[in-house]
Amino acid sequence: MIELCGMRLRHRVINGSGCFDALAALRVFGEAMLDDFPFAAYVSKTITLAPREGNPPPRLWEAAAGLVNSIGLPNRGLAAYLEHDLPSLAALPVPLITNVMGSTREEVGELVAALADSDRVGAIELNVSCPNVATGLDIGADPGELEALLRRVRPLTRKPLIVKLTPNTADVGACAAAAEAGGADAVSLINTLRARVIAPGGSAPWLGGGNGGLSGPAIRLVALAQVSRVAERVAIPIVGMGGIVTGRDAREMLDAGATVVAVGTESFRDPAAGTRIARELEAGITQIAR
Ligand code: RRO
Repeated sequence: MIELCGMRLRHRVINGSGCFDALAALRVFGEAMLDDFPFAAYVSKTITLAPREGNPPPRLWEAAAGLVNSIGLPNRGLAAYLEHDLPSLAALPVPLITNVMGSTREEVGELVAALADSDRVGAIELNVSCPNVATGLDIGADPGELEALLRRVRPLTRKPLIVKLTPNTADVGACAAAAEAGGADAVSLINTLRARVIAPGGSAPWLGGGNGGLSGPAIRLVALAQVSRVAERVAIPIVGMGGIVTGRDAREMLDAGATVVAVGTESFRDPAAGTRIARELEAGITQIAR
């Protein structure tokens, strides 16, 4: 058993937010999926206070060794999450981490307060990869902004707060240290790297949302560098992710300072990747042919 912020995990592999829809998987694969659930904890996709449609298509672009997305946070909003998704997600055989995003400190506070007393929620992950509409600063890219957010929401819950850091910042170590100073229980990183796709044969952006975020093996070595930088700056646990495909990749992320790893893009290719990577990691398989 592994311990992460008081949650007991069967192994060290969880999912990256938004990269595995457990409720859709249940519908497609049936209850059998619960017997061999691929992750040791389940991180929900990001929810916001109000429902959102998300970005216009196209939303995805397959790049060399990676994926660029501009999904734009489609979700049914907090009320529908509490009423419909949370009871279903509680049936999963692993702890639930609910991921939330708001564009002001007050909005994030409302989301945190609404989850604070739910015994179905094991921890809350704060997605800070968005601008603060009140200050104009990118919340997760600015240490002062990030510490102020944590100081505002920390008193609202006793549940563990995990801060999902953005790699699109000058100094990810300073951002992690600010999150810790504000009272975060853990940090998770990296979210996607800002990226732009040009329409084939044209000069305009391909994705309906304009820019997107790059994930997958293309970013793994950036993620390793950022996790090791963060590990030098904080004492709280780190959830490391970015391009992990094999047990060896996971091992390298743990060696860089992560306590737990998350699998994101690889789960789109293979929904059972979490189970495979956890087994490879536990078997100590370090040389795996790609
Ligand atoms: O929904 C998205 O487009 C999205 C989000 Br909220 C995020 O945090 N990271 C990402 O790559 N896409």
